[in-house]
Amino acid sequence: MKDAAPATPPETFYLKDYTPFGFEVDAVELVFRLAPEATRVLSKIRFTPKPDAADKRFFLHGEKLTLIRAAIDGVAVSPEVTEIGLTCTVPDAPFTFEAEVEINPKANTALEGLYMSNGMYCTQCEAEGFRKITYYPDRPDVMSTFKVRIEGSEPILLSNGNPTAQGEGFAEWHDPWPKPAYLFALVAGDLVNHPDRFTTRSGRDVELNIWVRPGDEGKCAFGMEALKKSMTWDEEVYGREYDLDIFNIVAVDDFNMGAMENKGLNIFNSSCVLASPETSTDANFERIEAIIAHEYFHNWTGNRITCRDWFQLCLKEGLTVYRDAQFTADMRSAPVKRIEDAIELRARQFPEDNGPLAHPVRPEEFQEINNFYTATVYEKGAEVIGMLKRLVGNEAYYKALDLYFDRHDGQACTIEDWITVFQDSTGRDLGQFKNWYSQAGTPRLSVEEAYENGSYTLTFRQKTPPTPGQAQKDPKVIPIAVGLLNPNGDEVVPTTVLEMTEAEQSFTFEGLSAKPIPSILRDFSAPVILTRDSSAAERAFLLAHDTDPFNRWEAGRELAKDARIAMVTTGASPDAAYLDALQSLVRDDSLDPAFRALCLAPPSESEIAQALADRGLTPDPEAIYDAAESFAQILAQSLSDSLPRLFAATLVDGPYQPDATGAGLRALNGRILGLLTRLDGGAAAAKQYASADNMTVQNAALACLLKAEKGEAQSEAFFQQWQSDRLVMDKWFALQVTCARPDCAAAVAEALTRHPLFTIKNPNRFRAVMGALSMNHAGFHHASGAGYRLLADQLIALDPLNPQTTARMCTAFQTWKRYDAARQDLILAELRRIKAVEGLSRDTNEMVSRILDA
Ligand code: B3K
Ligand code: ZN
Repeated sequence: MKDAAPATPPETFYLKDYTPFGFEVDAVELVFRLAPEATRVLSKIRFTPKPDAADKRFFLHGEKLTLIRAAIDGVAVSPEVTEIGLTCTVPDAPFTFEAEVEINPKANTALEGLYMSNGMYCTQCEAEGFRKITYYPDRPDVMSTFKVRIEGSEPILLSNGNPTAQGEGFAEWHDPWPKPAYLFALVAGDLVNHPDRFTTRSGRDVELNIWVRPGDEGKCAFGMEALKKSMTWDEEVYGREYDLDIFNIVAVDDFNMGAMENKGLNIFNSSCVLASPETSTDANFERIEAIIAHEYFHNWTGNRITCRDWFQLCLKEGLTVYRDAQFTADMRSAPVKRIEDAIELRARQFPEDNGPLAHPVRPEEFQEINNFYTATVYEKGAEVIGMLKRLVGNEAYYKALDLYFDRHDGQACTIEDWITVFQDSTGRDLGQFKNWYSQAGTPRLSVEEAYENGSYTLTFRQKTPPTPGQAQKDPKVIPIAVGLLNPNGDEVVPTTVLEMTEAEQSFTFEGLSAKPIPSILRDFSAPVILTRDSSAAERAFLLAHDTDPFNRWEAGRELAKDARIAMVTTGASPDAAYLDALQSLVRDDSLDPAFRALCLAPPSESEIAQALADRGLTPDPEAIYDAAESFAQILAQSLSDSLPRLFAATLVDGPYQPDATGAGLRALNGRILGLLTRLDGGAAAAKQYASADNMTVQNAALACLLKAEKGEAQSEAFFQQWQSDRLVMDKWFALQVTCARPDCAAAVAEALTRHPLFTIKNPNRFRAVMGALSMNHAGFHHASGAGYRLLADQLIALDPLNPQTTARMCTAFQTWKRYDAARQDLILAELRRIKAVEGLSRDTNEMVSRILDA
């Protein structure tokens, strides 16, 4: 399945052009006669014209469908059919539209619509995949109930809602909750289930199932526990209960994203639900728990209240990411989660917000909506909710959410509806706050301090740089959480939220006996870049004394960044005060091991490149790599006396448990092993590999060995042990590339694309190799251009098969402007080569054009 070449320039859709559909859809009935290459879909849709509709045209979306017959009220009609849908003359009174279409799930490598994965049928309809299943008004503001009958020889036949009938070769489902077509789902296959039950607090008994391919039954227990915890949490924290008699989750190997919140039938990339100690790392467990929660939480924030149009995507995604982050914070450690989220935001959203792909949290135009499932819509969208909560306070936040659910249940809403709920329930004017939704770019926040006669003043300035299509930016409302410490380390002013609304604004604290040390932007209270001239000594002081864990970590992070930058630009050795501070922190057993592990994690090379670019310097990827290597070597040497003791002290006794405590210890242990490997030539890592009884430890040991170029035997053993497990093999593929030296990363990746177990058709495997290459900073940006060339070759090969995954991977090129002229030329040549491909998909064309147009 290949998107047709856009003969005319691709259409751009605009938020300002929104018009409601001219008809209500009262009910939908679908029959699926499954066959891999010729599935028949029979639809019966009851429409009622809206008397006051501005647009009375009857247009149904439909793509790659073969129309067999159509009828209105039982009378055959011949609609006018194009590549994007059909139109026909319809009565001015309620009527039933019927169609029979044929589709080819087996040929569907785009993994959108109805497709096959390892012999099983499954669907992905968000955002606009339902139109590849049948003719329908495929837009989120058209909501209806669905009755579905599936006919097929597969033992398990699933759809949304509650089961109503089943027998030999068929099953029937009814979803009583009106939903948009993007939440439709169907699964058919030879599946086994991991069953459980949950009783909601009002007494509804819900059947729960995780459906997997035979052989994977042993990897479902953790996901099921996560589901039950999510259900309880949403009742306790948001007062939201589940609303059907059954909740099904299905694991699918070929999937473009992580998972999908289809009503009552969540479909998951198997990597985001299957877990076992032997095959999954701690990071996998944490991610699985979060994604299960995320998809479950969508039942209220997304499904019961959905989006009016796709421009409003952040309405459901920002809020649901915010909710899953709250959940993870409650299940695990809140400070650790906050630090992890800031790292992620800086690694993925900041580059987007500061490059050619920058767009507002609520975009105002798109060509292909799948290109806007971005870190900005999701993660910055969640940050915006967090700021709103910080501004109005906890209690007001939950009161506003109650009003949101009461007022908008069953509706398709906008950001205006969301903001109005907060205005109505708190009485605040949120007009200026809305800038966060409409203006792209990361605000720069600078601060100066003044102290005189016990009075201490912080003066902030905010400025957001221009982004594509938005030259001017207005000041935003920025909640700045601040605390003040006195010089002996005691907190003299506990966390206070300053509300900045002007371009420049001062805040004064009175009655201080000495000039305090400020801790600014505690808990990362806003997604901004804070710049502040501060000495290494002051940062080391905050690293030792700040009561806010985020800022404590942040102080160390800033020190680490400064040290790297100095190493790259002046060849200076890392500051001794910083090394001392890091050493005492690592040895401080009173601190959470997970926190210590985070403090030991170096800033990424890409982050250093961005920091250099922000200072007007041109980053040299090789120099950044060398600095990272020598910094780690110096740190290892400075800690050499204590490393063996620390290593032993962080070994976890007893059987593996995927809980936060064990995971924190293993994270620290892994960091220490990395340092130790630099001193002992891999002896400890080899020993650890040989005795590993869980994937976290096995994976960490193998990574250390590969990095030290001492892991050939272990890598071969790993392959032999796990070659029949697809998810573990993804790790193996990725590790080779991640750990490769910059000068051979592209060659390693290239060789892997010729490995018998490599397949371009499986997004997980493709990402394992190509995603890992794009994240091996010095390898991808190697001066030879081999990394760029390989990625472009692979994207050109993938585009006709899977435009969505191709387009997403183009983001690897979005930072091209940071680098020197030679690298820029190399990247631009590759981008132009991709753009020139005949029949390039709309998805990839849009991404490449935006990156090039910068
Ligand atoms: N809503 C889906 C993402 C759909 C992506 C379509 N390209 C998963 C999620 O955010 O929960
Ligand atoms: Zn989501």
